[in-house]
Amino acid sequence: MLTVHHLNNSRSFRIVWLCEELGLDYKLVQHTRDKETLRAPDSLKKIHPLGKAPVIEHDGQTIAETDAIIHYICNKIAGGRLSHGEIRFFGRRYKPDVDAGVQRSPWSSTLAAEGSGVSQAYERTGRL
Ligand SMILES: N[C@@H](CCC(=O)N[C@@H](CS)C(=O)NCC(=O)O)C(=O)O
Repeated sequence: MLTVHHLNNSRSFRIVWLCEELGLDYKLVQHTRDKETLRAPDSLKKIHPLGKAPVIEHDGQTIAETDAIIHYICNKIAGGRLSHGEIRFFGRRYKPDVDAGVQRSPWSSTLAAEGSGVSQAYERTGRL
């Protein structure tokens, strides 16, 4: 079972969105920012040493970093769906898991074209 650790008002929403878009069965663990400091709660620091989201757990592994997680989910769990594979940019070849900066935008465009997972992700995280 895939577990997604989500922090409210953070980039980890992208992972919830991705899971909804792919129609995956996953467990969502929600962490809530401290109301005054807006920092992550201790519950997230138990999963990630710096208390950063997103983090996923799968097959005994704990994986951090948005782009690595997107790459892992698309390729290791979803059989390559929504993965853009290798990217060619100004004549260079980029591996998405190596060059994080290049990965995000093509993936977002794919999602924009793909569909409705974003509203399901809002529903799942209670942000309607
Ligand atoms: N490079 C990481 C950055 C993760 C990160 O900074 N997450 C922020 C939310 S967008 C966070 O968890 N902040 C809580 C805190 O610093 O207390 C990634 O792309 O996943």
